[in-house]
Amino acid sequence: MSPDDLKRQAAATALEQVRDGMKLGLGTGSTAKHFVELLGAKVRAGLNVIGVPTSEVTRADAERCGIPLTTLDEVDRLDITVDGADEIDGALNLVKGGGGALLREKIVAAASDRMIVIADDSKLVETLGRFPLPIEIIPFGLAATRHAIEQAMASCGISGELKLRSGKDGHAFVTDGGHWIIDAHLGRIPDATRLAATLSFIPGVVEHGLFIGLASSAVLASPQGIRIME
Ligand code: ABF
Repeated sequence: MSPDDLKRQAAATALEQVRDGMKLGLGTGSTAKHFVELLGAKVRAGLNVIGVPTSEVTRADAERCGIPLTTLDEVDRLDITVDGADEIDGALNLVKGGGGALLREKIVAAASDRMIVIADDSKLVETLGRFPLPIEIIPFGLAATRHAIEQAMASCGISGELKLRSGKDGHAFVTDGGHWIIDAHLGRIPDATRLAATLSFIPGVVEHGLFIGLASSAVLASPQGIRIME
């Protein structure tokens, strides 16, 4: 079974939670794309749902699949957000943002009654941090923000290389919100809650990829079967 088959299985399992009339957050990434495709097939067969996409890429995918879309200006709360992750720990804390959509992903997840994370089980880790932590920043004052991030990390007893993410054109990668991303290569984040709070205090940091306490469950697919963490 290929990694892509596992991602689709996780997406299909999450889809079982979707009911007629629900308002859904639609995640970003290759696993979330499977969910959008499977949801689209259900919509074309008559399921009545409405979605809020977490990126322009997902918006395009959802439109192509025929899923009706709305915005968080039109609806107050969402029933469920289904999204992927780069890392998941045993407490359902996440690292997200490898795909560059972390800001909208976090806004949509926070506006949802439930967030279901879908992934193959390679994403499950004992301690977050092996995957570089994406930190979305304002381009203005890059050096000052970078310095403040280093100080924030040091105050949490960690250090690591900070790399400005490059886009395909060799220039800085630009998010849907017009920001840049610094990837923090930390190796290990012993206290993710503390680091999340510390990073959030930095003026040039728009958002970071630590999702603390947002996920309600995770659907992890492996060749041995599906495991649900709650
Ligand atoms: C999004 O897609 C991101 O937050 C995360 O970076 C990524 C996971 O991608 P994939 O499902 O392709 O591994 O959910």
